[in-house]
Amino acid sequence: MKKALVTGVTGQDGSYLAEFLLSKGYEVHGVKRRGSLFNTQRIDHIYEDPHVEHQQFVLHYGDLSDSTNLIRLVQEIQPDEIYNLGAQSHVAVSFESPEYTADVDAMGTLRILEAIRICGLEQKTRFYQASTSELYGLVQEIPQKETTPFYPRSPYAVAKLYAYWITVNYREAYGMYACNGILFNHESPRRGETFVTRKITRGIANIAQGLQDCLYMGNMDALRDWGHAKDYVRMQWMMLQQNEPEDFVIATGKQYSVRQFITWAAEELGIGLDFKGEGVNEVAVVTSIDGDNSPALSVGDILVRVDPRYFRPTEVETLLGDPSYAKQQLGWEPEISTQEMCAEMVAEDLKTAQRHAFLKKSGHHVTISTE
Ligand code: NDP
Ligand code: GDR
Repeated sequence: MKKALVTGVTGQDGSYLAEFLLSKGYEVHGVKRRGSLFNTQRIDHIYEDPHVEHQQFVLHYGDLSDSTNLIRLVQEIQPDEIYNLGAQSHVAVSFESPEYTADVDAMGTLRILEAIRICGLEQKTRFYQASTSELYGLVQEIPQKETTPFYPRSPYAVAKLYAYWITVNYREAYGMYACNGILFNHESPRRGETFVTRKITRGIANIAQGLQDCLYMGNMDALRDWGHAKDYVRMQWMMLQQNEPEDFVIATGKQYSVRQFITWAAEELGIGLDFKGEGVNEVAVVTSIDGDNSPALSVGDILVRVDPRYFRPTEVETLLGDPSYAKQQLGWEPEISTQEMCAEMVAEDLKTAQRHAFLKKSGHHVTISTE
């Protein structure tokens, strides 16, 4: 039985990857951070009682800022594969916590690579680094591929640039099987609540159910290449099964604006929208309502406004990936379209909003974050 160590196992990708590896028969070891509350909602359905023998899914406390902890875990587990998915992964937050982001996202990657070396596992343990399309930042070429120059535009992206190159360097310096997946945005119903797609699907469902007044957005002109996280974790595993380690761009090859994603999400609930005005005065007005999923809305209501607090000091305006090398070398192609993914996310968030609306009607206090 192969053993995999996954950092960031409690996150969106970590949860799908753990499910995937378990289905392949791996013994999966996940690193979770100690919090004052449980932070395992995304993996509770695969949780195994640690008091039972022969666990296939094992959770360990740990942190990417703690090298002794990482060395001990690598020494104890002797993993065949390590997937480094743990990160402070929010671009906007990285402007507020740049030093922490660098410590975890850049130095954290170095700490794991060093742990592999210190334990003498350079020839045994294969290493996957969660690299990102944010490396392209101020894009130099459209679409972006493996050879496109990088120009990071946030403390997050700069930290990930270090992680990218240290992974390449350890591969070249020590002959390690270490590679980067340069993944474009990928989403799902498990996406963190404050990333733009989830903020939209959650926000519109809440507004439709009368739990929130309005969706406050930043730059709606931003263009992204959005895939489904399930498709992308399959690719993370495939990258570690090759004869030689290589870096790959993973993307859908299609690009849409944030405004388009809002329009799709609203349509899923039968809401027609008209975007009016410009810049900070832009609003989206409800023009039609079909079906009974939006009892709290009326034609003429303002569903979306702009709040400049969501503008970033430096923005990445456009990202579009060219996944043809991954297709050619690995036979990988995304199976779920952006619009299908949007529909799945809206359906899940509507169920949650309906539950919350019921609780509220029954006199319970319900707090809805509009961040
Ligand atoms: P999430 O934000 O959903 O998950 C991040 C994970 O990292 C969580 O498990 C989190 O733990 C953990 N983590 C945060 N800080 C630390 C730390 N100091 N030590 C250990 N673990 C930590 O991210 P995604 O699942 O969306 O992304 C996975 C990885 O892929 C990240 O590295 C991200 O930067 C990268 N990436 C993501 C893309 C995307 O579109 N989703 C695209 C390209 C790259 P906790 O649950 O306790 O917060
Ligand atoms: P991104 O994702 O920065 O691409 O990083 P996010 O969903 O946060 O933003 C995408 C685009 O939408 C614009 N935007 C808003 N974003 C948020 N979060 N909230 C808003 O209200 C809002 N309004 C407009 C943003 O300005 C941006 O242009 C994600 C993360 O998962 C990274 O970890 C990963 O590396 C990259 O994707 C690829």
